[in-house]
Amino acid sequence: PLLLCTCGPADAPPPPAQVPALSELPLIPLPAEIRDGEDVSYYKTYKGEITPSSNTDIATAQQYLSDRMPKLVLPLQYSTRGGMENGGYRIDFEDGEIQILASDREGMLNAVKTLEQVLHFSGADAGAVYISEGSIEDQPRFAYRGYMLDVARHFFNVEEVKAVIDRIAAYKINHLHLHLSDDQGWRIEIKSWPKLAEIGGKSEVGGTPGGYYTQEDYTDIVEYADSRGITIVPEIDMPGHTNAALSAYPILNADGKATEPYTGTEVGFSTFDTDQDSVYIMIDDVVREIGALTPGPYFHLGGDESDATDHEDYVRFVNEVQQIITQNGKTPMGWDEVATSSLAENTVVQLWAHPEYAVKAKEAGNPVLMSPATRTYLDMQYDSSSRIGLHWAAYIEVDSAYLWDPAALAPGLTDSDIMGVEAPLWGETIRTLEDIDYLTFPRLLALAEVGWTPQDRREWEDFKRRLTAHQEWLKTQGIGTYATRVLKE
Ligand code: TNX
Repeated sequence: PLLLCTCGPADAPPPPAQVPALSELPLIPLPAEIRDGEDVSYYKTYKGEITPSSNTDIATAQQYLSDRMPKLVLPLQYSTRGGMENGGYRIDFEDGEIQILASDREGMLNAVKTLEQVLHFSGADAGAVYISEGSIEDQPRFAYRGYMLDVARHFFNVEEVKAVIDRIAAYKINHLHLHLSDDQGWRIEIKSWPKLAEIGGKSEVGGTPGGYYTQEDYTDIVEYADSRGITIVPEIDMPGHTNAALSAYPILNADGKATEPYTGTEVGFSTFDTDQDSVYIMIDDVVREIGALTPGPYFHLGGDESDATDHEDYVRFVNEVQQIITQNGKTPMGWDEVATSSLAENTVVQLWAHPEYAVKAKEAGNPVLMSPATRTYLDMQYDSSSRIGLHWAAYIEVDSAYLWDPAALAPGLTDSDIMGVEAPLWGETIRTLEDIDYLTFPRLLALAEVGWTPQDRREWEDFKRRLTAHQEWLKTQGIGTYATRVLKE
C-alpha cells in the first residue's frame, strides 16, 4: 500500500445520476474481460507527491501515471502476483480502493495505461470522482504490438520520436521499430564507420537537410521508450535500400565508386556488393555497435525490394547476415522476402506483401509478424482526398484498418504462429509531427485493438462508439486527428 486516502463516504458529495459501468467506459484496446460490480465508489483525488515504490516495476508504473496525469494522486494499491503472461494485469475497483495486480513491469504499465483511461473517462481530470465497482482482467492476444517509424526518408529528431513514443504507448503498443537507413539517409552514428552517418545522414527525400542520431541520442530514445513500456527494434535495411551507405563508402559498391546522394522516392535500384568481404565486416561492426546500445532482442535486417541484387546473391547475403546478427546475440527480423533464404532458427518474418512467404516461415517453424500493407500501412491515404500519403497498396479508412483478422491472412496460420501485429509509417510524404499524427491517428487505435483484443470481443459498432470518445480526448491533447468520415456514418 503506497498511498492511503482519508476520503470516504463521509465527505463524499452525492454521486451523479449516471456513473458509467466499467464495461461502458470507452476503453481502447478493449480489455479481454470486464466484470461490473453493483455499486459505485468515491475517490478523492488530490495534488501531491507520490512515494515511489521500492519495487522498480511498480515505481515505473507510478511514474508513468504521474507523468500522464500530473495533477492527480489517487489511493492505489499495487501488488505483484505471478501467472499473468505477456503483460497481463488485473485491476479491482472496490470499496473505495483501487488494487492493481500484475506479474511484472509490462503488466504494471499496461494496468496504469488502462487505469488512465478509466480515470479520464470517469471524469477524474476534474478532481474527485465516482467510479463503478468491478474488475478488469486483461492480457493481450499477441505479445508483440508494434509501430514502425521511417526516419530515413525524412529525419525526425529525438524530441519528435519521444512525442511519438508517448502517443503510441498509451494504446499499449510495446515495440517501436525504427527504420534507420534507406536510399535517402543513414540515421545512426557508427563509430567504426563514421561516414555512414556523417555523409549518409546529410540527405533526405526532397533535398532538405537530413540528420542522424548520435549514439547518445539513440540511447536516450531507447531509455525513454523503456520507461513507457516500449522496446526499440532497430532496422538497417539491406542489401537493397542502401544508397545512403553506398554514397558514404565506395568500397561497399560493386564498381568501387561512391554513388550520388538520393532524394527521390523510387525503390529497388541500389544494392551492396554481396561478394565483397568488407561489406560483411561493415555489417558486423554496425550490428555490434547498434546491438550493444539496444537492450531489446531484435535486429531487423530489412531485406525488402532488393530488385538490384541477383536472387542467388540475395539468398547468400541474407543467410550470412542472419548469422552475423545471431553471433552478435540478437534475433534477426526481416521483411517477408527473407523467407526465400534459409531462415535461421528464430528469424522473424514480417509479412507485408507476400502471404506465401509467411506460409514458408510457418513451415520452417519461424514466427510471423503481421504488417499487411493493405490494412496496417499508416502511410496509405485514408481516401483520395487525404492531404499526404501514398495509395499503392490501398486506401485505408479506419473501418478497413479495424475489420480484419491477423489469423486469416495466410493459409494455415493460426494465432500460435503469429508473434503480433505492426503498423508501419513509411516516411516519403511526412515531414512534421503533425503529418505523423494525421496519418497515425485515429487509425492506430484500430490496429492497437486488432493486436490486443480477442477477435470474438471486437465489434465495429462498439469500437466506433469508443473511438468517438478517444477522438475528442486526442483533440484536447493537441494530437490533431484526421476527421474520419466513418464516425459520422
Ligand atoms: C514499400 S514495404 C516499401 C518501402 C516504401 C513503402 C511505401 C516495404 C518493405 N518496402 O520502401 O517506403 O512501400 O509505402
